[in-house]
Amino acid sequence: MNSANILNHLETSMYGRSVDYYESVESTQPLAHDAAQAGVPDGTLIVAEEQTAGRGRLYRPWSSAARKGIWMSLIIRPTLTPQQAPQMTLVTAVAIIRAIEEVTGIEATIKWPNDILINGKKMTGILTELQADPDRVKAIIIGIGMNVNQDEEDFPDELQSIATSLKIATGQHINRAKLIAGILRYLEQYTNMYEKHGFGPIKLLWEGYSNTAGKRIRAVMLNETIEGVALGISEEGLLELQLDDGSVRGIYSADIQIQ
Ligand code: BT5
Repeated sequence: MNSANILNHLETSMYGRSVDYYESVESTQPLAHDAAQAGVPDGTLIVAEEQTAGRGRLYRPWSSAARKGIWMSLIIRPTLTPQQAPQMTLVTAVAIIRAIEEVTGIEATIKWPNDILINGKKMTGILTELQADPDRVKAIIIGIGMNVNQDEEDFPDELQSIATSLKIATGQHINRAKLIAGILRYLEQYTNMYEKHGFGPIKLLWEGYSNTAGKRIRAVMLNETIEGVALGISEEGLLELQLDDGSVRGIYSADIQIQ
């Protein structure tokens, strides 16, 4: 894979039109933050063949084997308020699901807020970070880590029972450049839709792919753990949980265990 392969498949007007391609980096996220601050254009993509210190939320490690996956950070500058930025994780999840469906025929599911699953195992993680003034988004950095061509033995031991890849699911080697182009096309389309029409249309799409609605779940947050039945997501992208006393709580971010 290289920048030219990606550009060959690209059908967007802005996203991915400028690509910074690296053989090996610690993590594409800080590179994207620096590039955003330096004023790179909307839709600039930082992509690496390998990350030696890839990270998830709360700086948890993200395994990023060389040439086996998609390890990329997209810098976008949508007209959104800082309060609307976290929902970009959900917008991105829907775009990824649609691209996977198009390229591989597989229908993956979304586990709120930032996991894409196949057969109950994590296949993609999303990390959305923000650069903002109090009332204005300057840039949103969307980090996407997607397991594409790993075989089971390519994952470290501790991930073998919880992680999967598109190759494991389909039995086939998948063209990563084509997949990146598909993700960027849907993401550009859905981000435009979100800017113009608000979260309503995305919420409908998202709910069709979610594996959480109606299930009993445990939500582990930094300061507390609560259990209840997941009702759906709110217009603000919060997960709505009905607790055993009947009350409804909206959750901003958590690790979810489906009971
Ligand atoms: C995420 O965090 O799922 C967000 C991952 C974002 C990675 C991308 S790659 C490009 C960009 N550059 C970066 O450095 N990061 C972004 P979280 O929900 O916190 O999940 C992290 C957890 O997922 C870990 O604690 C492991 O349990 C598990 N994990 C780690 N690597 C994995 C992998 N390759 N596949 C599946 N699960 C993994």
